[in-house]
Amino acid sequence: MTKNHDLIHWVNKWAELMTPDKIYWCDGSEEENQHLLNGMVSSGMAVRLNDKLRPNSYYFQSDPSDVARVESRTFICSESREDAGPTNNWHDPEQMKTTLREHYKGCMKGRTMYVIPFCMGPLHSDISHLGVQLTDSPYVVVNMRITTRMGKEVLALIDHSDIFVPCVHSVGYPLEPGQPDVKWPCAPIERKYIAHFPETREIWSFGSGYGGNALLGKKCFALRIASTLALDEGWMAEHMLILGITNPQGEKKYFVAAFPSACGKTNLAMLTPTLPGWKVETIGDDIAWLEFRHDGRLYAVNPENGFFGVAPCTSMDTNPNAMLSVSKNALFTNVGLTPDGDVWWEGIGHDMPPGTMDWKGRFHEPTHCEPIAHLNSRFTAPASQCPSIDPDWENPMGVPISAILFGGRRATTVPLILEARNWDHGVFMGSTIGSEVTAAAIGLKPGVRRDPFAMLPFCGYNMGDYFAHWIEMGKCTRPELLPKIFTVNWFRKKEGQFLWPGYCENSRILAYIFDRCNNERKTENTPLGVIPATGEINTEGLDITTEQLEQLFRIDPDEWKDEVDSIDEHYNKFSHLPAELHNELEMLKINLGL
Ligand code: GTP
Ligand code: SPV
Ligand code: MN
Repeated sequence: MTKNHDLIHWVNKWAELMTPDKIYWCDGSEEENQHLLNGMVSSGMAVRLNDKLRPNSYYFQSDPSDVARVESRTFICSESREDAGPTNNWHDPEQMKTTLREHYKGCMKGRTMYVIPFCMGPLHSDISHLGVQLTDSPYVVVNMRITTRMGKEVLALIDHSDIFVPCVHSVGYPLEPGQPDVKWPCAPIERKYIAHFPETREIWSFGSGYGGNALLGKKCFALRIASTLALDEGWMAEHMLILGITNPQGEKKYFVAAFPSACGKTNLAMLTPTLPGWKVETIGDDIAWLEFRHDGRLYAVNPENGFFGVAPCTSMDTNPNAMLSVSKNALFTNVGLTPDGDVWWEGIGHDMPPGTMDWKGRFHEPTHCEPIAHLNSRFTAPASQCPSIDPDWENPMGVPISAILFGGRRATTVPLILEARNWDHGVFMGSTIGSEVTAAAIGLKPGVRRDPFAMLPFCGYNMGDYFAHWIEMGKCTRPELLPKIFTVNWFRKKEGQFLWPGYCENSRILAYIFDRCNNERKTENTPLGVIPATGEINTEGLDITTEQLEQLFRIDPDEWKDEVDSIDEHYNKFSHLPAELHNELEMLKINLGL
């Protein structure tokens, strides 16, 4: 228990409304974890994997209606609609609370309410933030134990702090006396709510047990609420991986990269370079908190403690560090289960063992064409188990950033790599990123959508003000201390095939960026920005033709006319667009002769 009376009062108030059978305060210990996991195995929610193949690891199948984030049920409840901006679902905060209180009434009947004290960021960093999540899902508890710092030590910090972000979560499936539980309790989509109250810094989530809807430290706190804190306090909360890269001479730099969901952050953060002598180390794979420090440089901290990564196509070839991270003490959701008690997914690197069960619990005929693993099936694993984890990954100061990368999935139009001419041009690039929609969220129309800074689903306030915040941050230091900014696109296609091999071969692009940060390498100016001069990307040992390379850098005037029209349309949504970005767009039009 705690000495913090505000916390006790808050927990009791919610218990009165949600009427759980029991209240349990999580201490984060291994015994507690085992107890919860054993309980889920007994209830049929979890399967313990074969200990010889994958020690202390567990398998889960969600309800088929609860497999990813639901953007249509995610709300920013600011006092004024304008403060949520044109890209968020706005709802009046009082009305939302009234609606949700009705849903929460009695919603934990027949269940235990777990109290999870957690910390986003290293325990004693000045950029870290505390939270407490209430949940009736033991699955959420065991996941939060991996993805955040959670338990007794954090509660001790909360004892002495009156600031914590209160997070309420229920799967929305109360049990009447004698009513048997289901494998994955949740509410139907129209009764799911992932609600954020940016002014009072609260998160209320109802009806989903999956990923970012339910592990509230991640997208809800470390991005949506944190982005509003960051705006007020002069820092940045971003959907970015953080990596360290060392060249063959032993010089080290750190990069961050913002790609939309399921567009390659985890893979890039952990890559094993194919270029001899280069080394890449991982600080984080999904979220970065960034702050300018006394030396005028931008520093990044990973607020998370583990990975919640996309399983399909993860293999010893594409991402050996992820495969090794999940070799023990891991959780798997919605992948396949093999007859010998291990996991399998498409692209894992070996054939499916006969008799493998799919994520819906079915055994397939060989002719069946639905995938065994859901496209958004995920693994949860402690960051500390990653062989490439950086020695400074928990440094409370963070690591100094030399380059910022933006990217997305673009089959056409966008070159393999483009360098911004300066900070404002880089902000323009970030604000106009487009990407083909992926399986990481439910119910989105297929096709390219603008996903500025990969933050479209994660910005807790008006995106126009967020753009302005980026422009302002560029004024915090001397221009020569600002990170260089790049756009990358691993996903350009010709005749349905990726032109660039991607994955570990992306080290060739990272090496080029590294040298650009030292103002080395020959470049060429284009209407869009700066590209490498011919021969500056090391393609030794790659099976790639000169024609393919040309294709990767091709700037097609017709495609760019459409692109500019689409950017115009995107910008027209914002009444708060900073003048600098208007100017950048006008300059692009002039450069393209439009
Ligand atoms: P979230 O966890 O949703 O934020 O995703 P993420 O950005 O971390 O993406 P992740 O690295 O998990 O990759 C998502 C999908 O893209 C996986 O199926 C990968 O196999 C695939 N992918 C990643 N990097 C590359 C690449 O360089 N080239 C190609 N073609 N595919 C890639
Ligand atoms: C994403 O969608 O960007 C994720 C997965 O990282 S989730 O945690 O579900 O948001
Ligand atoms: Mn993500």
